[in-house]
Amino acid sequence: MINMSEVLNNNAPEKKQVIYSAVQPSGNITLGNYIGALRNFSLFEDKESLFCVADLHSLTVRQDPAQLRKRSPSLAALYIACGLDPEKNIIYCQSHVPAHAELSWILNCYTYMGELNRMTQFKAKSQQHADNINAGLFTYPVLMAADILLYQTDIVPVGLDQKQHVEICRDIAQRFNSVYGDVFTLPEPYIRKSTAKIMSLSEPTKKMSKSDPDESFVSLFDDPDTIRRKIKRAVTDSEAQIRFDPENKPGVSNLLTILSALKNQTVEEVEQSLSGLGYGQLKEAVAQTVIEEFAPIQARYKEIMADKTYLPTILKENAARAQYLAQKTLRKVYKKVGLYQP
Ligand code: ATP
Ligand code: LTN
Repeated sequence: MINMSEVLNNNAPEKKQVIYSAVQPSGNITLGNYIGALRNFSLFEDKESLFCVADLHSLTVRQDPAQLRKRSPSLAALYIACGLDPEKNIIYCQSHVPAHAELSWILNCYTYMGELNRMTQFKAKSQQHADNINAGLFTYPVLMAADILLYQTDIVPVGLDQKQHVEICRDIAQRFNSVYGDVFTLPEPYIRKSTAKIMSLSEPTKKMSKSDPDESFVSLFDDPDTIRRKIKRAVTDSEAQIRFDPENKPGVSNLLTILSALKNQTVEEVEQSLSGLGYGQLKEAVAQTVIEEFAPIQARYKEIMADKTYLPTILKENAARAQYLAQKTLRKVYKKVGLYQP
């Protein structure tokens, strides 16, 4: 069970809450995405929840069109395979709901260049893609704010790297509300402290990222041999002592974090259970746990993908449900800002 005291900024009010999150179909979903985000999505089953495939966001970095076309439904299938029921939750693709791009334009006019300039993800991605620092990369947080605000979202479960984007979303909403009245609900991020940032296997001082080289992450699609090989090669240190110390032992601490998250144990409990053992045994324990966690998800994913009509039907129906909800907010915004509506 998840310990609620671990959660940052979770001011849960009484009313029926709206939960919203999204992941970009920009690569193979990693263990970091799973532990930091996807795995937490199903905690909110009793709430009104929307989970989006952020395909428009993924265009901020060059994508191969044929691959992107496959990755979007594949990510939606993963949401379902990870335990989200598409009848109870709204699982859909961002580009199927035009209201996202429409609200994004309006919010662009209520967002300052100076605010966007401070975004650490923009700075990092500009360095990574120095040949393609496009305007979409710069206004990325505004589209994300539109995603969240269209549904009057209360809680946004994400990893730590997205905290700043949820904060700017709140700032934009507050600015808009202060001019036009209470149009938008102010969202709170839901970030589990202990698993907020899973690190790269090859460079454990860097975040694990699906657009990094393949050997730096475990993918939800990796088979058991690949998972074992990648974790065996994970960078550790020369001390040969299993101890949680992120500053001095980032590699070993990352493996302990992964194990503790998947076993639902504290890091101390995991450390104790491995006391006196070597790094080889730590890695074997991590690999085995990841393999066991992923096996049922991979099996369910295969079933979903084998049915050629199931997913397209679900995605169409859910996009219509999302568009209906989004349209209510968009109409209100158009009216408030003074756009003529015959
Ligand atoms: P990209 O490399 O394309 O930027 P990414 O792997 O960073 O992708 P996103 O699509 O940006 O993944 O993020 C999806 C969700 O996973 C977000 O909620 C994000 O905060 C979370 N997340 C991403 N990487 C990690 C990580 N290493 N640890 C914990 N959470 C993560
Ligand atoms: N920017 C997010 C993906 C994303 C998102 C959202 C997350 C797009 N829209 C709305 C939460 C809420 C990322 O993970 N890189």
